[in-house]
Amino acid sequence: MQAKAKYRKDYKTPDFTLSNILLDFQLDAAKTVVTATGNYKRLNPQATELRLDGQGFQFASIKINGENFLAYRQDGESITLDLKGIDAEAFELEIVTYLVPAENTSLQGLYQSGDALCTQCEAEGFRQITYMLDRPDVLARYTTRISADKSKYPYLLSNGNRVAAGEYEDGRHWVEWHDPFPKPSYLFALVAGDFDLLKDSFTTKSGRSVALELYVDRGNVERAEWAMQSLKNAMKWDEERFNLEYDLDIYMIVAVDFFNMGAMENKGLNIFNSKYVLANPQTATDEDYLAVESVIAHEYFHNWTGNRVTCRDWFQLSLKEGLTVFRDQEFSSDTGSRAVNRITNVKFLRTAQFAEDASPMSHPIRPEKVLEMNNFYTMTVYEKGAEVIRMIHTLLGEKRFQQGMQLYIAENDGKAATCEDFVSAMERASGVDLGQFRRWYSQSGTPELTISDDYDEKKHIYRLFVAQLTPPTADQMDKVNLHIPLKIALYNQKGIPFTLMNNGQVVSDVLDVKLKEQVFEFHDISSKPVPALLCDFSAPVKLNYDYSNRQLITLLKSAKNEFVRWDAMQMLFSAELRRNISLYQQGEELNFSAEIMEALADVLTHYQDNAALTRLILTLPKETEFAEQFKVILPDAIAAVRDFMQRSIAENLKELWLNTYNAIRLEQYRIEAEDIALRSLRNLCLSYLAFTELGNTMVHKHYQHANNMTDSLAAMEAAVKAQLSCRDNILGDFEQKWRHDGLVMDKWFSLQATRPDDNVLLLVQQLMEHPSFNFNNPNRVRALIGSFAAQNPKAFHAINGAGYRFLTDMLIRLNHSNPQVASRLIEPLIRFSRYDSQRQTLMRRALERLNEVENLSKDLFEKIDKALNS
Ligand code: B3K
Ligand code: ZN
Repeated sequence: MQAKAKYRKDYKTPDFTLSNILLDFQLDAAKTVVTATGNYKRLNPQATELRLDGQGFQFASIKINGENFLAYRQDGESITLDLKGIDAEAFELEIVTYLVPAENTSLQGLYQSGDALCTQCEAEGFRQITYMLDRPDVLARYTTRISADKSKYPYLLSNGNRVAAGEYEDGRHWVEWHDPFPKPSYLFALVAGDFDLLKDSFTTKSGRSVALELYVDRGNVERAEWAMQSLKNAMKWDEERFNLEYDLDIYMIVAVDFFNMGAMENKGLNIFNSKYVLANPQTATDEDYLAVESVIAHEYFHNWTGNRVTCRDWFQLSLKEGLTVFRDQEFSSDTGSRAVNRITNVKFLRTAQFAEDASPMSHPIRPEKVLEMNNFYTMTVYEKGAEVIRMIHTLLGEKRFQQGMQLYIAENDGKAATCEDFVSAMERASGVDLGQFRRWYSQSGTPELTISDDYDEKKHIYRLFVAQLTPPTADQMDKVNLHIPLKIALYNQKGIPFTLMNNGQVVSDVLDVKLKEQVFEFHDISSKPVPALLCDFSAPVKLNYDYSNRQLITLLKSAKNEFVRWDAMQMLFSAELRRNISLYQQGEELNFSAEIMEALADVLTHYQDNAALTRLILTLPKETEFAEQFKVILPDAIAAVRDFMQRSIAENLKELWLNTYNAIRLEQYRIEAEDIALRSLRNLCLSYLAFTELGNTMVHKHYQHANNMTDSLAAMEAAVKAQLSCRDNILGDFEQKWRHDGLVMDKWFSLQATRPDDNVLLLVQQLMEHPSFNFNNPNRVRALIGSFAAQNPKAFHAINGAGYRFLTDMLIRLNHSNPQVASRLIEPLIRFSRYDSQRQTLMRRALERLNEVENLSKDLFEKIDKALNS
């Protein structure tokens, strides 16, 4: 492996830039000819060499100012032109390359998806099309001319506006596009194919009409309506909340089946994984609907935070991703339920991002060192990045935050910016000092807040002693103190919050934790309070406070804040898990706390007050969520104790589950927050009832009566998880019904892969031969293989090592066909240090075997290397 890492500190402005580029594509799946004609300008008068990135194509010729040019040298990754012989101030460079999209299984650059051709250029995929200054700080105006067979590819799309079109006599046609906004190469896109088209329009608040076009596979147009509605809602919301308006005359979205991630924000031409576009009640669950809405919005919001203001270099990725995730979370919270959104996001962050920070891949939201950029589209850059933006929002408040946004956009529109540009704009617009806060950008790891308290009964003074500590991470030994906004509330025993006072003044409920140890004092507290700490998860940290079950039950019952109530139950579940794990380890009988059971019953009884919250509170954390609380993860013990907890709650509250299940009636399927909440609560009832003697009959009936995918899937899942006798029947029926629809089958594959059965690995191996499975489709691979490795910890970590061997075999295959997908799938394997020594040895051995693979991709190498050498 010869690839060299890049460091953030080594950033240099480019010697040359590109102002305009004309891309001519003669498309053919078996041989595409690309002629790229660019106008280059020299920025550094001393520079005599121009190095362009390029790989994975056949290079035909190069001309400068119309003359054949031969003074170059190539290596596997670039071409370097010796410009000493020519006047290099400004010149035109024409490069011809040949591509074979049909053979490009990496799904980067130009590739084939089904019968269509499409591109994916972020982060560094453009260089698989032609030689290029493939870096985000080189912004150019693109003109794209595409010609192709008209019957195979009736639609020829690219960024910007369609400016000309024509036909040839041989059955080919051409279209020319021009994008007036300068952009980096990673935002370039091209699509050619035959689609169904859903058209609509949006009038911006300044009165401009924007054509909206959504392209989907033939026959799928009614599954595109929700995405279209979501797009219009997102456009409107961005005008209202952020004062940001769309800029081009047309906005296109194309859904494709072969895609490495969720979607891509190419200027004016988003390309989407069909998973995040297609939805109708029969094929998509409520969760799918919400995911479509949020990804559509996310990509749309990138038009300002990402495209109009882009990143100077890839180390700044969180500048656009953290900010855009924050924006899409706010959109979903404003249009749906804020508490549900917050809880869902926090659950995800605490599980997946905390795990990443505790892994060999730990990095700050602005990484310092990168080998393969695609490896850094992470939970840390995205989700923790969004938390950092959210903390700025908390510190500034909405009004000053929006002033900061306006200043940031005004100063950086049309430019390639840095995280520092953003923070500095926020700081200058608000007057809030973010000096120490900036450390969140450079420090990795999950800080821990250890809090204790005391109450002075006589003086009515309550004190919180707060200590912060960030344990060392794989990438960074020494840590500094951060500026942590700690939101609190103090409740009396009746659940009424005290006003926070200090020396007769009302003080903020957000405490500025800045030192290693700090004391906060509150006056006029008339009785010993129950503190609610880290309300709304005001910072991405772990909290250590020695709560008693009593205190948590008080918060659960009477806190005003929904997040606090949910979080109290999370802590109760954890406490119960830990207590039973020690019993399990001592070989003693497990038991479930009566007072917690009573609290659960109480919440369920009052479900009508807030069905959505009830469902969230009563949902037992998944094994992977529980696992995060342990330094050394015990997959068998966690699975056994969680199973016990689930069965206890099911059996003890049987009547209540049944009554609630029967009381909730939903006739027509509607995507409305209220209905979604009731449906999910009813399905939660079913999932518990499945573990009682009523299970088989009820689940089977639920499946047969279901008129939407949410309910069908809930029944199928309940049958599988509780191993009911109706299970095979339901699985078979579902398969018959949906085997022609890969997206729907993904739900089936993923459920099969997470079966609690002992022979699940064998089953997964057999399913790879299933006619609906396709090893070249990332969605299928993630659903079957990914779910097995990441969502079935007990089976994946089987002590005989079979799970590890299987994943390794798959990774060896994927290393050649699709390294990006391989690199996502390897994650559970590189996290070996969290397991016992026997498993560690087996996992290391698997990684060592992978390390020997010939032509190991940079993607895998970077992770294996970090894992084995940390
Ligand atoms: N910006 C893209 C992600 C690109 C990933 C490249 N490996 C989608 C998004 O975050 O909106
Ligand atoms: Zn994004």
